[in-house]
Amino acid sequence: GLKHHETWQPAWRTPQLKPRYDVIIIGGGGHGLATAYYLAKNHGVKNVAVLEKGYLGGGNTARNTTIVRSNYLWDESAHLYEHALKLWEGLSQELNFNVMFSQRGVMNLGHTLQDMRDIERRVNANVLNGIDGVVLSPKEIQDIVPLMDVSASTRFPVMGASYQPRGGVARHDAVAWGFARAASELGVDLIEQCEVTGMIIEDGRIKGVHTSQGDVFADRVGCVAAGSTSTLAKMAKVRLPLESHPLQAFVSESMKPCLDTVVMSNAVHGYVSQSDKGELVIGAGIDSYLGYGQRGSPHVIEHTAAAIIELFPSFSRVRLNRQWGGIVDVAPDACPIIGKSPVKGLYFNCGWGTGGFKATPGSGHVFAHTIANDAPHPLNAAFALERFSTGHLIDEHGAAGVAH
Ligand code: FAD
Ligand code: PYC
Repeated sequence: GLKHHETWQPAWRTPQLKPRYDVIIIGGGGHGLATAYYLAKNHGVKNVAVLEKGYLGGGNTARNTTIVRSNYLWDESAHLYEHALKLWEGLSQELNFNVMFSQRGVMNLGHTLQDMRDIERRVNANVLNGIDGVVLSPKEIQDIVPLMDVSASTRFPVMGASYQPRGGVARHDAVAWGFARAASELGVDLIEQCEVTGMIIEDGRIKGVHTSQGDVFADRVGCVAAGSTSTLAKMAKVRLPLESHPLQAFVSESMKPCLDTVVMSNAVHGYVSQSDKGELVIGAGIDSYLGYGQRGSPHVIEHTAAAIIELFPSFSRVRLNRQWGGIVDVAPDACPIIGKSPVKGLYFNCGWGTGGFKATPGSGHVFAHTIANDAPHPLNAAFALERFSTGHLIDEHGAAGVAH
């Protein structure tokens, strides 16, 4: 209702869908909007439509817990996520929109000797790649997070942690809105309530898409639809190695500032940060079943709350406010798929699973390059679909942050 306030301007145009574009982007989440923005800004490709079946940024972009970090194990992913982190560091200025990027540090706890060996290996790999990271002792953890119980008497004692000081959180909606406004200003058409229902393919080449608002034609189509990717791929008769799972999160009532770092633990299994509104933002692993319902099961909430209370006993009387789920598209090696498909002119950017928010600007940046040049950017070359036939997988389950 407030958008009709007399002095407020709409943040982006609401154009009519045109019959033809140079590029169609399917999916108006953060990644799709970032792709459209960089196509227009960096490659001069401005005759672009973003087709969104709901409202912009209403998918996983709206539902995630906004953790940003780049502490991945293998060179390929470390470079890709670090590229994104560097873009985050200038994003509010780039978009002239405050994305509230807060580099408050991200901590990954270790509770066993094997956890600590893995943490040390990953921090060493990060440092060799020029990525900030240190291994913390329980005492150092306690200094940063005084409320955490690091005593030896807990069921899963905290033995140490990895810590990336440049990691943190950002405001999820602002990221979508910032990219949307900037892309719209560059001439990109953002079309909401426009569901893609089929692909128009002739002689192995994409020609356009069927939508709930009619057919639209383009020689290049980028599909950036997160949990819905496999259903869109099916329309093009492409089978992708993806599973779609619910991933849930919940927030507490607002409280005074008490936690100024992001804390994650894969062993007890939960993670928590405090939002600018004062809510505790809490999540855990995926629900193990496949599905497209944006909900999740109650036992996951119970297990996660137990894990957080184990770490932070003083949170035991905090009341929960809201719970929700998103649908994440998980690839077998827990890494994204970014690149060409067997259909000429049809590109996929998917498989970000539980961890794609942090990649939003980097993902859009390299995907725009891929579409504009019909060839991958050096940073996403290793993430092509072909890796599932060559066997050159990039196993990042350990660094994924949440279990799946
Ligand atoms: P989305 O924002 O889902 O955008 C895809 C869009 O495609 C949607 O808006 C959808 O409506 C649209 N679409 C689908 N089908 C069609 C169609 N047929 N026609 C037109 N449009 C269509 N990542 C992190 O890095 N850090 C985190 O802390 C984190 N926490 C998470 C917590 C939860 C609970 C969840 C669910 C995810 C979390 N993630 C996190 C993962 C992250 O949210 C995603 O990887 C990322 O947001 C994906 O962005 P996207 O733009 O690709 O997808
Ligand atoms: O990838 O860091 C991550 C993450 C945290 C919570 C969900 N995903």
